[in-house]
Amino acid sequence: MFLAKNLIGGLINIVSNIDPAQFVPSDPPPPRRPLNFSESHENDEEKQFRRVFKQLAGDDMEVSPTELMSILNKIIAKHGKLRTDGFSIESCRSMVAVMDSDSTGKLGFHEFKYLWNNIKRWQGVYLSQDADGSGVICADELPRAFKCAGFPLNDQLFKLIIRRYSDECGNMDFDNFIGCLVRLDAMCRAFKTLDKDNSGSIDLNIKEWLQLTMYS
Ligand SMILES: [Ca+2]
Ligand SMILES: [Ca+2]
Ligand SMILES: [Ca+2]
Repeated sequence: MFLAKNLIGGLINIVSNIDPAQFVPSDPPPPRRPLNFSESHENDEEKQFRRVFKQLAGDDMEVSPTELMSILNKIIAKHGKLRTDGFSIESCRSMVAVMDSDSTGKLGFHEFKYLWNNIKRWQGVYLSQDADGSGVICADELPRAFKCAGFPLNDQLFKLIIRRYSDECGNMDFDNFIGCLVRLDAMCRAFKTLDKDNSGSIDLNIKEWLQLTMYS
């Protein structure tokens, strides 16, 4: 307790002494594939996905938060079994931010493909784990659903997640489910990248911490 108080106190001191001018964004992380990666090396599935992507992304060949929102809302409109009030622009801005590994502000082909495949997979989890067919993932169904999605968390984290992403009755609808998992997945990957020696803990300075948390 004492330690935690000291840590938080220390952090507040650091934050209040920040000179905003010192915050210059660091270099973007390297793209997962070389930029000149030849399209001719792609298999049929990738070629087909690229054709769809070109239509969705428009002339700039990148998916903006607004474009993402329109794509996702068109898709969920076709699924009667999913309860949702639609993806908000704020949730789409957040998803783009956590997925934007080359810092362009939009999703390029590989960033979008990764997100798309996850959403497809998690949609299957959502439908299969909605045990009572209510169209939402209630608090009882949540731990199993997240475990199925690859995130076996502890009770404390589930409580936090429900508080943040579910409604007053503890029900999580589809857009919140996806928004939460996209963030959880991205934060786990960010941690793994920063935990270079695989020790299970990371050491961040205030600048790195803010870069991670403010663009998310
Ligand atoms: Ca675009
Ligand atoms: Ca990007
Ligand atoms: Ca349910």
